[in-house]
This record gives sequence, structure tokens and C-alpha cells, in this order.
Amino acid sequence: MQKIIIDTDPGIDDAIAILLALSAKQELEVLALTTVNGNVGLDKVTKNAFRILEIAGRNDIPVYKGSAEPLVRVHEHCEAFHGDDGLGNLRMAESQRMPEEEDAVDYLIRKVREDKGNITLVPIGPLTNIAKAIQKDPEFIHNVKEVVIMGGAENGGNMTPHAEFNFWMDPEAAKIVFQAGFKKVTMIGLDATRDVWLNSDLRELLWQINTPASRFIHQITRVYVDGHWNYAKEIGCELCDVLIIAYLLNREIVKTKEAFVDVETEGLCQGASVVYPTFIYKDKKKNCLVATGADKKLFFETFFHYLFPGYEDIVKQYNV
Ligand SMILES: [Ca+2]
Repeated sequence: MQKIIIDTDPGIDDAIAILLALSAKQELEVLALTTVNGNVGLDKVTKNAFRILEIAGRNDIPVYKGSAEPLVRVHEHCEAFHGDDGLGNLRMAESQRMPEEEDAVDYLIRKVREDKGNITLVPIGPLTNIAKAIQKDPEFIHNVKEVVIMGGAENGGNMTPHAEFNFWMDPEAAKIVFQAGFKKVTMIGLDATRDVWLNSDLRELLWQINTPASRFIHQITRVYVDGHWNYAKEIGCELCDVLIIAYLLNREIVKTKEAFVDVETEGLCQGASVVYPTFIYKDKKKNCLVATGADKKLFFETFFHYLFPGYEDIVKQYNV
């Protein structure tokens, strides 16, 4: 059993990632969700965290509210991709639950100290909360077991030609995380998430499976598919954050290489992750594993196996 804290900005792909994590009851213990400004503002993402937990029937999981702004900059959000509410504009009823009183950064620091070396951090939004925890507690990096990040890209961004959204939102925070010295960091960025594409057949399958979770995923991805079409004239959508959870469930899904990663914070390439493969740049000391690609078939088999058991075999019939 892996103990994880998901640091998240839900977000359509965040929502699906959280549902997948909660469906793997034997493999993942989700200790809490910590929220961060990202796809939409902090109040919206925090409300969305509760909505997702409601859908999953997991109102026992605490939600800690984190950073409302990046460390040093101000950015616009991503409503064009995720809807005005950040969750596909379904006009769902709001949960009556409230976030815990403790701030997300203080919670992260406290929780990993109490359970030293046993907790994996799973940031699937901008890295603001994690960077603040590093700055606030010198022991923090030593208490964390592992950090598995959705963000960055070795080859090509999605906000600019070089920057991926989460790193672009808060490049200073991303830089701090890579320089911090965690025992184990894995950066799963666009080089791998591009491989996990929800096509029209699979999305239709979710509708036909007809459970609250499958219909929810079908419905929230409507706006997301529209965003991909408007942006790049592509049909379907990329399940970025979901790949990170799938990787925790089966490490074979993502191919990685050892690298030294730094993050550009200024100029034309701000928010870009600069990846030095250590087998080429021998003077650079490895500070993470970088994902180079994903096994799409294995990803979707894992996705359906946990979330919608019995349907993983049907996936094989469709041209994933
Ligand atoms: Ca996210």
C-alpha cells in the first residue's frame, strides 16, 4: 500500500486522476487532497475537490486549501480548457463540506514529519504548495518518500512552444522543487502524457458503462474535448494527470530516463523544463527521472481495470 497526498488544481484531468486513485483501494491510500491555484482559482478548485470526493463516495478524505497565487507572478487561468467552474460546466450542486482549518502547506509539512519516509507526494497542479513547504521546513525534503510530478516537457510545451502549463504557472516553484534534493523525483510531462489520449470510442464506452463515475467522466470531458479541438483541431483529449496515478499503479506504464532538470524562470522560455540526460551530460548530477513516453494500451487497461472492472477486455477491441 502506497500512502499518497494528491496536490491538485481540479481541473478535469485532475478529477479523473483522483477518481482513479480512489478506485485502487488495495494499492493507494489517499491521505488527503491539498489544493492549489491552477486550472481555475483556489476557491473553485477547492469546491471541485469536494465534488469529486462526493462522486467517489469518499467524503471521509480531508481537503486542505493551499496557495491562492504562484510564488511571484500573476497568471490567467485555463477556463477555455476546463470550463468556467474548472469542472466542465456541469452545474453540479456544491458540497456542503468545508476545507480543514490547517493550511495545505502546514499540513504537508506536519504529515510527512509524522510519517517520515512513508508518504509519496503527487503534485498534479502548479508546484506552489510544495515549494512553500520546502522553504518553510528544512526537514521537509528528507521526510518525503518520493515525489511524482505531472509537469514539464522535454520536447515542446502546451502554454508556449517550450513551457507546459503547471511549470508555466509557477516556474519559480518548479525550480525550487528540482533544486531541493528530494530522495526521489519523477517528472512525468508532456512527452509521456501525449501518449494517453482519450479517443471518441473510449469516451463513448464511458457513457455506455453507465455508472455515476463513468457518466461523470464522459460529461466533464465534453468541454475538454472542445478545448483540444479549438486549440489544435484534434478530436479527443489528453489525460495528463491521470497518467501519474496510473504510473503509481504500474510503473511499467511510463518509460523514464535519469536526468538533471532545471526550470527556466525568465525570458522567452520561462516555465520551460530543461532536461539534461545524465548519460550525455556527465557533469550533471541526476536529480530526477524524466518520463520519455507511455504505453497507451497498458494505461487504458489499468484505467478500466481499476475504475470500471470488467471493461478492460473491451478496451482491447478499440483502436486505443
Ligand atoms: Ca492538474
